[in-house]
Amino acid sequence: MSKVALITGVTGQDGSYLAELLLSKGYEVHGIKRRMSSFNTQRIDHIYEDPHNENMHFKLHYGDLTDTSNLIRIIQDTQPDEIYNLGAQSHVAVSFESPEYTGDTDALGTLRLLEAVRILGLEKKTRFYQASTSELYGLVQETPQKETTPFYPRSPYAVAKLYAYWITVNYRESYGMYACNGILFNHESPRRGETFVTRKITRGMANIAQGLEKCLYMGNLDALRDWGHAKDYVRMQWMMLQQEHPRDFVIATGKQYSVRQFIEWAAEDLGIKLRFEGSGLREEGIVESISGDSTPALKPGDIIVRIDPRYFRPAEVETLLGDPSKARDLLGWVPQISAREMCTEMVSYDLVEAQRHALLKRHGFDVRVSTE
Ligand code: NDP
Ligand code: GDR
Repeated sequence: MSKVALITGVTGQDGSYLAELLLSKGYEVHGIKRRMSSFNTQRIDHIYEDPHNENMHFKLHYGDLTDTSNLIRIIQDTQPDEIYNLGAQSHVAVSFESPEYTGDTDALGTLRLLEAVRILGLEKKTRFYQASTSELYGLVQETPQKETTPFYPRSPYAVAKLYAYWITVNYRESYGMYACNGILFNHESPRRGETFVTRKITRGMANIAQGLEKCLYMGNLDALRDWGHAKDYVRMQWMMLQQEHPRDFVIATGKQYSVRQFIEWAAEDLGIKLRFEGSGLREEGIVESISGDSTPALKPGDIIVRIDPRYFRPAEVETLLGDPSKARDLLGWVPQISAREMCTEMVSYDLVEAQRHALLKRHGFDVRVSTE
């Protein structure tokens, strides 16, 4: 009998990689997708199975973390061995705009799932993974951050995730559930949402190189992050549910870079040597020299990075650096892909997209690339 997994957030970055991983391990995978007015399954279209197939291994269910009865019904129908709660309003900046919705989805959504497991009497059968986050450390109290570092959340998103973290611990302690938190530091990939900083940079720079955009407008270039690759991190999510006892783990690379450094890497991958001048709101990224043929639209002296205060947050998390030694020592988990390699992979992916759009534009088609 194959194991059954239920993934919330299956249409997101991590959900898509995790679904692939579990399918490759022979799982029957169920995913919850939201009803949208347009298709939202681009990241999982390649593993989609025709519902008319008899032996389906991958099934999608309409649902929402704000809808209790819907969650109970899906869990009742699927009887999962493992639930991975990856669904969330996951954008920190957006959480300042929609704090209540973020709390409903990210905090209470987690409670709804745990309570559904309990209502259905599945506490001893169903293992539960909660997508916790390095944002819990916010205003950091210790560097590097590890499992015992005190939390100090700095956004409605992080406060909601703090509730989710503790309610997961509480259900483990109260009802003996196998429930655990992965405290994951930032992880990225070519499937990263376009408005998170790494993807905004790789996509924006590729578009600029191809003449589809003029300039990248950024917020805090000094922010420091510990960036890993989503593929490495979903492997750890699965490993956490395969242990004898449930435990919480920090998942990170132990290396830290600035947003400015990530821009320089992306530029380098496109054959652009960039120099930053000025400071604060007047800082600019100027093209110093160019090489190769992926930058037909650029010349030295072009200003391709500017600061826009719109992208500053009401309260910023300036620096995050994780200590993954518990995961390494107890589970043997070691990340395989460095931030620098990941940047190159993302730039290559976005450059192909940009070249495709540029080609269409040259042939008279109306091409618009939106950025945020
Ligand atoms: P994404 O933003 O790519 O995916 C979020 C998923 O949640 C999407 O499938 C989205 O659906 C779904 N979702 C949003 N709101 C709801 C809702 N109300 N009900 C049901 N589903 C909903 O995030 P990631 O894949 O990057 O992250 C996965 C999880 O890990 C998230 O919980 C995130 O907060 C957390 N996390 C992420 C880190 C990272 O660096 N990536 C680090 C630490 C934690 P739709 O596609 O329709 O929008
Ligand atoms: P983060 O990721 O807030 O860490 O949350 P994001 O990529 O949005 O920001 C990282 C840092 O870059 C700075 N920054 C900008 N960010 C964005 N999005 N756009 C900009 O133009 C920009 N300029 C500078 C930010 O201020 C910030 O300091 C991500 C999400 O995936 C969460 O769900 C997850 O929990 C955490 O990572 C760990």
